[in-house]
Amino acid sequence: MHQNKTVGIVLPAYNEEQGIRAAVADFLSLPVIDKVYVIDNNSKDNTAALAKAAGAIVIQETRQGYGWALRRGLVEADTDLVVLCEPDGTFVARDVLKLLSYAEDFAMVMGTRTTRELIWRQANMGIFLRLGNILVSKILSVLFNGPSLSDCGCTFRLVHRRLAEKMNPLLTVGASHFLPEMVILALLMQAPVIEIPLNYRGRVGESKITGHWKGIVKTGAAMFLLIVVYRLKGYFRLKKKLSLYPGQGFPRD
Ligand SMILES: Nc1nc2c(ncn2[C@@H]2O[C@H](COP(=O)(O)OP(=O)(O)O)[C@@H](O)[C@H]2O)c(=O)[nH]1
Ligand SMILES: [Mg+2]
Repeated sequence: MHQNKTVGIVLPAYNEEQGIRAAVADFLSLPVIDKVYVIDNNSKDNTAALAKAAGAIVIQETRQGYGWALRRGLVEADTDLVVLCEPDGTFVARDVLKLLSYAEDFAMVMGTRTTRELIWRQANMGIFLRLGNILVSKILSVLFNGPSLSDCGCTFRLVHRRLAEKMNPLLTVGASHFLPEMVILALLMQAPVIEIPLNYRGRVGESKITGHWKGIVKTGAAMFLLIVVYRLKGYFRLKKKLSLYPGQGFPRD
């Protein structure tokens, strides 16, 4: 519970038996965290059982894909604040406190993994991946009049359930390039969005998206296309369906 709001963590997991137990335990050891949801995406290993034993609520999502898993979590989480993260050892659980400290003023608080000073030695954030993340994020930010962004593909982010509920019916991406879609929709709804620096460490277990340069190029290109297509036509189609996020809009009174 944080400022009278319940806090839930959503962890998408596909064969994450090496990191899942520690990830769930680390989050549950923080007094502010009320629930941890593990969205098991057809894991063939012991992920689901280990997550349950560690105290998580385990939900099975059979549609295979990083986006599908996160979207299921956004639908299932019934806490006031929903925090997306990954159970692969790359994120530091206590960084959720940084996200929470902005939650009063912002409907979505995104993390960035591209802050040089917070990239750990073993982290998979070489110059190519770092600059690619920054470039795609800058394009998104400019095309949608957003805040300064440097990592629109960082899983560790907080969203108010009220905003998630408005977004959920509009989400379309089930694959690895899902995250920028959340950002675009939030910006189109004029929800207050900010990005803050988080630690980024080395992974345990095998990377399924950005572990190989082909995955980086494929996901980066898909993100870029998504952003451009939304800007070119999606916006006009969407405008009819979109209502603005109520409450703390901007400029502030
Ligand atoms: N790539 C991928 N990841 C999935 C899937 N379902 C759930 N996940 C989880 O999504 C997260 C992101 O994948 P990961 O391999 O860490 O990608 P990376 O962060 O680019 O190295 C991990 O926690 C995965 O376990 C899926 O179908 N594909
Ligand atoms: Mg990862």
